[in-house]
Amino acid sequence: MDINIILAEIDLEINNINSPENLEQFRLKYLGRKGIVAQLTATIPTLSQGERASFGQQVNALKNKLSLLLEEKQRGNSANNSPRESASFDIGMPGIVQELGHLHPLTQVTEEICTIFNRMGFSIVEGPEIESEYNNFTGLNIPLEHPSREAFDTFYLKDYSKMLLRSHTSPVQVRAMKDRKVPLAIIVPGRVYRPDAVDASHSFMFHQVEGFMVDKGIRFSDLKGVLEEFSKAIFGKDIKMRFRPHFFPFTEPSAEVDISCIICKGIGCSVCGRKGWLEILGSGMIHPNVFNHVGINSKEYTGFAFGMGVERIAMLKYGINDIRLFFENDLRFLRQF
Ligand code: 2U9
Repeated sequence: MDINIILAEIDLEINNINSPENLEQFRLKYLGRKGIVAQLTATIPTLSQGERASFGQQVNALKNKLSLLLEEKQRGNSANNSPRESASFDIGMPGIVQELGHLHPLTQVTEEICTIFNRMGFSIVEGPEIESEYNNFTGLNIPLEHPSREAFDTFYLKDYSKMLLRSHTSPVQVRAMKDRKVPLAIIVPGRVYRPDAVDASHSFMFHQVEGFMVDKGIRFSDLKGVLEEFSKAIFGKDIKMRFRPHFFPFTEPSAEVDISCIICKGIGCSVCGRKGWLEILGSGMIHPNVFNHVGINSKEYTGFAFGMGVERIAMLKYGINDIRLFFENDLRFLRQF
């Protein structure tokens, strides 16, 4: 092999290389394990003493030339692929600012609610969004004929008729009562699903925070004290509260809780529908049937429970009039929080 002929071929070939694949083929042909340089090097020991030194130097020079050519060509290729890496780089140019994001307003409000209860001694517990019919309904004393069990009001899983997307976070409380030892004080944030038509105040998915406390001697007055502390912490210490009798299958007695309208302070305005009061949550004393389902002795233990929609709390707190704004991810809305 004549090194001068090889050099001439290299000059021809390098100019025809126009892709990273060609360049790699070229590298392997000359500098690969069985490439031309390796073959030339292998012949050195077969040469006479006189020829060896000068031939060895020529092979070395060839190797260096190839390395340089490859390096140059590689730089040229990457410059073609990405113009921004070309030689003219202005280091005085301003950098690209990475905007700092923040938590979604619903996450902020959920955290605020949980922190208030956490300060009162409640632990935060989460659970699965796909639940059994038992944990979502039966364990909560919701009878078989209750309308909320119908396919119109609950998302059942197609192939697992006894499984569903939870319609409230209460099944997590059923799990906690079964798995943990009393006394208990737990707060459960999470997503829930109901097949409601979407409009300004309904969404097929929304967020709840529910909570409960179980111990010997827990009374309705404990519920009132905890919820008053919560309402003042989140809406301001000047608000007033009222409990209205209501019915829930899982609590008895049950009550809905209103606060004095945070806009008109109770006088009556368009936000509170001229009533002066805003409904913020539901609550009650845990039904003995619920205790029986989870194996807690309802003669020995009593407890209260409550539940609220996070979207509703956030809408009241920030004067938002359309629930869809939370889910559209419009930065003009999200940046305000
Ligand atoms: C267990 C026992 C009792 C949770 C409760 C409510 C009242 C309630 C709604 C408010 C608005 C949900 O988001 S909303 O639609 N919730 O009114 N929830 S008492 O009671 C429980 C839960 C679990 C084991």
